[in-house]
Amino acid sequence: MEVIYCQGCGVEIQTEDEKQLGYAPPSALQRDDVICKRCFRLKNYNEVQDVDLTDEDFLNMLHEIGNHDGLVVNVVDLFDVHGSFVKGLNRFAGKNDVVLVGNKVDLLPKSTNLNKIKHWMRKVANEFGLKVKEIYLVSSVKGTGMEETAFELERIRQGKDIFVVGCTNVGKSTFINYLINKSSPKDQVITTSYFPGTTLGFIDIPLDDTSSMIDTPGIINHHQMAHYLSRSDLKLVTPKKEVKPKVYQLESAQTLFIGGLARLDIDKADQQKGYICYFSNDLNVHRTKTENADQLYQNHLGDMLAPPTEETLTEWPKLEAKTFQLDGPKKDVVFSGLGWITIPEGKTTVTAHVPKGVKVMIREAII
Ligand SMILES: Nc1nc2c(ncn2[C@@H]2O[C@H](COP(=O)(O)OP(=O)(O)OP(=O)(O)O)[C@@H](O)[C@H]2O)c(=O)[nH]1
Ligand SMILES: [Mg+2]
Repeated sequence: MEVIYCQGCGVEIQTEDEKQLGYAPPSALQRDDVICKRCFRLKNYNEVQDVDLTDEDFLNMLHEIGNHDGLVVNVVDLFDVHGSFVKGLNRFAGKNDVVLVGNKVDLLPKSTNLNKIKHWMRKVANEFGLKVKEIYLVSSVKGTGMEETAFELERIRQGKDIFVVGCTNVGKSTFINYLINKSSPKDQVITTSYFPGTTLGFIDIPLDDTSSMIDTPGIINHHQMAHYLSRSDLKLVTPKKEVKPKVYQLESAQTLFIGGLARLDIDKADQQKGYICYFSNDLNVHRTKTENADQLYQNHLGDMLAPPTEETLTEWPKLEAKTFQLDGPKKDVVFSGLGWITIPEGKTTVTAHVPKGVKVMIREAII
């Protein structure tokens, strides 16, 4: 029998076992565009079914790219650049040229200097050992920068295949959907969702008679906050539109809670200054004195300090503290997958608290 792949996620279709990956009822095979049960439910009911593919399965798939002659388009999430870079991507890419696409530019405040962002992304790419030919900033949802990027990709690929790769949830499938169906991005061919791990196999979209654009499954970065959240929490934490910066005037011994997910203590600052929070607009930031913070967390985690909400509270890990001594120009304290807080210039000591396993890092302020 001919092997059929799901048009939505790239998984191999089977009609035998409803409980297993790739199931579609036999009647569905009559259609031109076969999609699996999981994609059907995701598209129609926004309901996700867990899959038991491992990181290794995904990595193995990506290793194939190095054996092909093509252009590699690495999509990263501009709201979480470090968190969405894939370690060792240079190895998967092999000899192929790599282009970087910073997606979700619509989430950054309008005032952001995009040239500075591009410059900084090149630096981050270097840190990851990745040589990139070009960098484009786009919004695959709003269409910002897409026309220029499409034009440039067409030029750079020189008739070769395009492999769209990156970490889960950065918007690879949304990016491709937009490119192939510009006029009505709502009428999506490939399944997309706010859950990580939507695409499960290679999806081949013909560009012309001899070449294709290929969507690939995202690599899972385990240090991202997304892996600690329930689906409803994830929805709240993921910004959907331009993030409105919130400024807090703080001095030593004051604390900010980001919902109940993370916390930042200003241990020592030479004077009162403005700290700028960049998180989903739906996420509450709560200010308190550091001396009261532990007690507040104990008493109000899950209500005033939420998410986590009831659903995830029982499994919510203890927060771990990490102290940073900052000096010089303003810095961002980045909570991987959640957002960041800009610390004004000067000598400041801060302590960040996050669930064990979630990465916190310091970078030069990007805005
Ligand atoms: N705000 C905003 N959201 C976006 C953009 N592009 C994608 N998204 C959202 O990001 C989420 C993930 O998008 P997908 O296209 O499924 O991401 P993916 O990289 O294919 O994910 P996997 O298949 O899991 O690896 C969805 O909720 C999209 O709507 C964008 O430009 N701006
Ligand atoms: Mg996808």
